[in-house]
Amino acid sequence: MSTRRVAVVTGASSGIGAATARALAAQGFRVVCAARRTDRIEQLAAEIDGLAVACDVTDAESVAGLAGAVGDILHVLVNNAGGAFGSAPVESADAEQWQAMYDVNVVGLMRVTQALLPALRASGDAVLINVGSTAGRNAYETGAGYTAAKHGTKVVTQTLRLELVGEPIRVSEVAPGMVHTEEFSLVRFGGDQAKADAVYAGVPDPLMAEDVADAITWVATRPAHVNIDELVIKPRAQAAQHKVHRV
Ligand code: 8X3
Repeated sequence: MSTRRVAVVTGASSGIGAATARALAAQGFRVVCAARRTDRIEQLAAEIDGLAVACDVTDAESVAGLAGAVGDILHVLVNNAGGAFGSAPVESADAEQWQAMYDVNVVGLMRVTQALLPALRASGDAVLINVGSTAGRNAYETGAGYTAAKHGTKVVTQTLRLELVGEPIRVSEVAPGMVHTEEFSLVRFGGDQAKADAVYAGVPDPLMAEDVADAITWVATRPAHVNIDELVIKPRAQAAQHKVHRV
């Protein structure tokens, strides 16, 4: 049986999730790569000597399957599955898209956390990291469905830290700003590549998934008594949500 510490990363099929799985594996973790797209996570798990588990965080049965695959002991949980769907003023926003964002960014996180808390507790020294966003700290036009959901991610994290105090489980949120990943903006804009590209146009150096993975891994590898409550990470070119340097 492996003696490696165990980590679960949800949304591990691409972007921040895949980079985090790689970064944790490089630190010696046995990483359970959870996501819906099995072809991608199977490849990733083979690369990092981890385990691929098909998981849709919006489906209770699927999450129960993840917990079964993880087993009795878990040291690190990275609730990364999330995303933005659509971009519209409140007046014309789509209720189904808002519902879907709440489901994945908030309820999905709750579902996975509930299922894996017993194994985290049993490890005797666990770290639970929720991937939030600067969208959980600000408001911006046409973003309310996503910013509301990510504010939810933040508040659920804060609540968990209160509820679990005294237990051997640290609770953290890593909240990135502008990160240039393959899919985040493409998904948000329904596959419109030109709109997705415009988000990062002229920005000298947006963050890459690896930068956020590095931050998550740092949070996950502090000594047992050190709880990093929140870590907000933005590219140098982004002073604030709306204040982005472009050349
Ligand atoms: C992504 C950051 O600026 O698109 O979580 O809201 S932003």
